[in-house]
Amino acid sequence: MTKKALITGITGQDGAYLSHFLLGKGYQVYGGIRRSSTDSTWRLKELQILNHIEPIFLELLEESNINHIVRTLQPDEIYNLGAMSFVQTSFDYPLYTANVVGLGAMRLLEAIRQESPNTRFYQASSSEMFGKVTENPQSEQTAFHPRSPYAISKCFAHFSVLNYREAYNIHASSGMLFNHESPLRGLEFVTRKITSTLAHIANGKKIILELGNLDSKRDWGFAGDYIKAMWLMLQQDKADDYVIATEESHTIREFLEKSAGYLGLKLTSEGEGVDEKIYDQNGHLIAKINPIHFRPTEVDLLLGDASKAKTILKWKPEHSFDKLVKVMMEADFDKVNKGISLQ
Ligand code: NDP
Ligand code: GDR
Repeated sequence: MTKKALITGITGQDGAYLSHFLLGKGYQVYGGIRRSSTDSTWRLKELQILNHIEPIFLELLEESNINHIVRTLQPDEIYNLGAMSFVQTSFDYPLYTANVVGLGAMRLLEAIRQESPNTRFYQASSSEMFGKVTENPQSEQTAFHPRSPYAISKCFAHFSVLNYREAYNIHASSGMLFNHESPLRGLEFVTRKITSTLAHIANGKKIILELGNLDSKRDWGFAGDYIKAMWLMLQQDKADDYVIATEESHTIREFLEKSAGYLGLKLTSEGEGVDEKIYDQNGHLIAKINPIHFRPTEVDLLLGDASKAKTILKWKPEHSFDKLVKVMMEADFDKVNKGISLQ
């Protein structure tokens, strides 16, 4: 029997890679797309899968819409990837973020409980929940100290999953995923902002990269590796929570220097703090600090311990940090070089 998977947030980075993966496994993939006046399906087109998924208008804010979809579809698996996922914006839209990210997950769980209790559920939890970390590395046992409305909302969703699992025996799992990137990453996230801007600079455009905190550290992996862990979680007899990470952490500055290195640029810094300026070997100004990108509360260091996923799911990341940066930098350089506009 063909399995039915419903993916919320199918137009996002992970939604696109996960759909591609599930289609390859023979699933019938139903893609939750939120209604908008502009087309948001470029990632699905880039992976050449738009015509292979069944699109469904799905709005995480709308309970009746979610109930109707779950009732009529009776999916075998639901992957809840939909979110207002940009941490910085969550400081400007805290209530909206809580509604989409926090209550959105609970709306889905409630729909499963009432309409389709055998559906298995995956929740996109986040390393942001660890926030001001209490220990290094962070594992499933590490306490949460969220530092943004986004992270607080993810904690609400995470504990909702736990409660629906314990109270109603629903097969609901949370993947506590550390940052994962790719050429399909949104342009506002720091990795893609760096590779896309450097690609333009290397192709002769006169622009300067404006960044915020260069010293925070992230455990960055490749999105194409991480979506496999989501699927593996739903294939287990027992639902559970898992940290998914590379177990290596790097600063934003390292990501910048490594990306530039792939373009033959050697960077040096002058000045400190907000006055810091970064030049290439020919004295061209490449990057500077713009405090607009500082956050009211920052997450300084994330480093995951993925031992549980390695042991139980037999999952491991296949891309090193160097390979990730190379893949992203080459993809953006190539597109700009060919005159393809970056999305
Ligand atoms: P993206 O920002 O790329 O995608 C988010 C998706 O959610 C988009 O498809 C977006 O639709 C959709 N969406 C936003 N608001 C709503 C809404 N109100 N109703 C329905 N859909 C909505 O995120 P990623 O693919 O990077 O991440 C996937 C999930 O994993 C998110 O929940 C994110 O918070 C979480 N996560 C991500 C990590 C990462 O490093 N990438 C790490 C840990 C967790 P539209 O295209 O219309 O905007
Ligand atoms: P993050 O990703 O907040 O970790 O959330 P992001 O790439 O936005 O920031 C990472 C770090 O880079 C610093 N930074 C900048 N960030 C952005 N976006 N733009 C800049 O100019 C800039 N300069 C420095 C940030 O301060 C931060 O320390 C991502 C999202 O995908 C979440 O949805 C997900 O849950 C987490 O990863 C795990």
